[in-house]
Amino acid sequence: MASRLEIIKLLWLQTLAALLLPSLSAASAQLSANSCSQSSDWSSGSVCGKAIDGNTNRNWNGGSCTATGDNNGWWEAQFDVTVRVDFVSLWNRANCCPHRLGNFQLLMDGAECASYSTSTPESVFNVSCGAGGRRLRVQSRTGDLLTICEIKIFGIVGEGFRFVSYRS
Ligand SMILES: [Ca+2]
Repeated sequence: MASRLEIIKLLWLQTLAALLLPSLSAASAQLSANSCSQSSDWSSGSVCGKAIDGNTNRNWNGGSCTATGDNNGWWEAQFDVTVRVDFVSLWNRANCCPHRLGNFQLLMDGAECASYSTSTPESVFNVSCGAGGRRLRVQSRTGDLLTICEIKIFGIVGEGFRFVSYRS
């Protein structure tokens, strides 16, 4: 027969499992932004939607890359519901100016969730975020235009258990 202590332990473990399992079983999936914006448009062919059109062509002439018209510009995805962004995958421009995606912050609802800087810009790469919110922004710090050929955002809808208690 189980002792009183064993029963208490079992109940405690069941409670813990009930709290943790929903978040552990929520695997990252690609999230679809409801809208996007950017600080300014270099041209009518380089608008924010080019980064989330599903086309990962990294050649500017493919007509599927963004470009801001201002230096240290930003690009932003907006969601109608709260999401938790685990990481983003980025496709950098191939035929020119890879440094434009070599130094930026990722911000979720205005708070930094990642700081990325490299002297050897990558072609296709991932950056972890791990924050919940409704607005994910890529904020350039290169002193040049911001160009993104594609961004895929991965996470879950809702913030997940581990973030709920810590947000004010
Ligand atoms: Ca694209």
